[in-house]
Amino acid sequence: MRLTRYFLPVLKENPAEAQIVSHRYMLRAGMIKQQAAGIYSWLPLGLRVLRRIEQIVNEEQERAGHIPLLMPTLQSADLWRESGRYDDYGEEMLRIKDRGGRELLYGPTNEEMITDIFRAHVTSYKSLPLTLYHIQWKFRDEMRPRFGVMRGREFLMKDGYNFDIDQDAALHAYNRHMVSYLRTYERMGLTAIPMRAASGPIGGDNTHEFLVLAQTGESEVFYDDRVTALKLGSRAIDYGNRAQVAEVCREFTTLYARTDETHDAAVFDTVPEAHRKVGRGIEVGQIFYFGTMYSAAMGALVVNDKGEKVPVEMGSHGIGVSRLLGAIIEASHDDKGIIWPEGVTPFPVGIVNLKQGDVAADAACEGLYKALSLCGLEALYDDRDERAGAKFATMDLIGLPWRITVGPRGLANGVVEVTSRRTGVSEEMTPEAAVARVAAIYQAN
Ligand code: 5CA
Repeated sequence: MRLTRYFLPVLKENPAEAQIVSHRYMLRAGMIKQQAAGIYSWLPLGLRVLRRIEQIVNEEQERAGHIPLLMPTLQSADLWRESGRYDDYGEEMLRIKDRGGRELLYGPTNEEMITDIFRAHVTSYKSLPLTLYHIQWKFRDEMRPRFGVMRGREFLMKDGYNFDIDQDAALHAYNRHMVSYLRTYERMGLTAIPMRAASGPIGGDNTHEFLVLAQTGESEVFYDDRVTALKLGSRAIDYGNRAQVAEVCREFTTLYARTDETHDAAVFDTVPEAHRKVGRGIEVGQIFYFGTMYSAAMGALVVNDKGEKVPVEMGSHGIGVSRLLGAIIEASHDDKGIIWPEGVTPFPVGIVNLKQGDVAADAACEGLYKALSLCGLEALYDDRDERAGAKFATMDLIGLPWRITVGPRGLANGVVEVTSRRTGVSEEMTPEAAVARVAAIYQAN
């Protein structure tokens, strides 16, 4: 993408309404535009990151054997009356009437609708296990929408629902989600700690939230800091292997890690003092096991292997897809701007032409652009007729992890400069070596 042809409405000033760094940088980098309280347009750069995050979520869900579908944003109120949640959900639910006076709502979550789909088509244990998920916009009329995409009213969520024949199978689904979420967050460059939590309006008594530690997080968290060193890494996971998956969950949930809702001071006191930490965190996901709560109320029954009709065992599992952009920026930035992890960056690399219009510099930039593209890497080429300082400031703000800088002086010696946004370290090398260097980094990711 050439910057002169792109739509990147960067702001020079800090927007007054942004209280936290991620919101500030998302506005300044031209990623989002507020349309109403807690409701945003996704501008091209923001949309690119959102799509990257969706792609990682999809890949990891499908790897775990979960099946995508797509349910609508609008739901019928009657479905929610069946579960009893229509009245319970309160003012957070946006209730709508169509021209015929029929009551609809903009879905805040989809337990009822997925249960309705299930009961219409599945009658036997032979069709189980089954986990269906979608990535769809939700609406919650939050009392205090704030911090940009972090607490929106309209927000993008991945929500998945498992259907199993008995509790053991449903708990395996719960564990499978936990492990797939750990891998999802790691691929985004995040450490998200599973913490025992409270279930709120979703219900059930087995639930974990995934928290990214950040001073600006809305949740107070209490943890043994050794939990932050745990990594899934590239170990092979067989999602069908109940014992292996359960063992990974045990590894990640044994050390003390709880939100204020479930914090127990007496248990926390048993953590060695040097490791006892109190901090704040951003909730980027939550998993729930709630058994037959919805299936019993809504008549989602299956015949088991003894020929008995029983309510299907369920759980639901959510990832805050749009919130993740904010969480990643909170975890990865400096005073010049965002520092995207390679896994989610909107463009893998930026090209800065220090002297637009110089024949050699222009030709070298075009050559790099093409060579990168042949390696499958779409560069953002700053081909504006601007000062070097302004170009660097834009690149630093929008946070591409790698930058290739091209100028007449370097080219006279046959070199360009490759700079890491994270470390600030620059290295001179030939244009060919620069392409190979950047390509190798993304191959490893
Ligand atoms: N049905 C369940 C799981 S599918 C559910 O709705 N869970 S939830 O309420 O915990 O939401 C899942 C995730 O969505 C949260 O962990 C959070 O990351 C994200 N989320 C929730 N509310 C908001 C909001 N107002 N703005 C942005 N993200 C949100």
